[in-house]
Amino acid sequence: MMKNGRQSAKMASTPYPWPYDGDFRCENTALFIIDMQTDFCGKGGYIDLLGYDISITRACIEPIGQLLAPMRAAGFHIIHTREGHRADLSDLPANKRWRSRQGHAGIGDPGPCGRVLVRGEPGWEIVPELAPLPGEPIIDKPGKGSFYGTDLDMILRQRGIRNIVLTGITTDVCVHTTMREANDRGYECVLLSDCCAATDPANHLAAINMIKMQNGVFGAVGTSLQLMEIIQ
Ligand code: C5J
Repeated sequence: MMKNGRQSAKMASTPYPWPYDGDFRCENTALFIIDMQTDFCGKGGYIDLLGYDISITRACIEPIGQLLAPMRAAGFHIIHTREGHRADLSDLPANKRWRSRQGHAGIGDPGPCGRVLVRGEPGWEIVPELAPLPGEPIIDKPGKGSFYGTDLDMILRQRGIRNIVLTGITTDVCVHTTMREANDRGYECVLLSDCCAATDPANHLAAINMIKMQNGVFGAVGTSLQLMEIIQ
């Protein structure tokens, strides 16, 4: 039941009001904050070294923060993810390392924020504005999807989570891959467009469009404002 006593609620999302059956409760709903790490939105991190404009990926820090506080207060599950590799790079596929080394952002190589995308290094840390609180699960993943090679599915099922609200970076890579993995597993997903960003704004829009095909092939798309309307 919601704080105000409502038994069910749906967001004014597209292409359908989310969740599909109105079963929206803090007990069965998680906010995912994907890869809000210095490597993806900070000066000297992986994305910056690749030459992309980090003001685009940084733009969703504030809207996620504005959503995080009331969702924490209302008792929703909050789940953070971090992309990164072991210090010995034993979980880094050779082709991923090769690809990253075609530019100036070799994964595992030293950079201004420590070794690029390596666990425990400064660049791998979640930005302070969105720092996890004790008790909030953090999923360390070696790839784009948050389910592959992690215990995320086990954690969601143990907690009785069915609805997933997706935020973070980047829309077209890690957020999209996670949404696809979640949808295939039967989770009911919504992506918040103002709380995600891609390195290329056109790819952000294209990724959003893909979700909405076939009556919501991967779920629904909404905004943080629309979600707040059914929380308060
Ligand atoms: C990428 C991510 N883009 N978090 N990772 O490599 O989207």
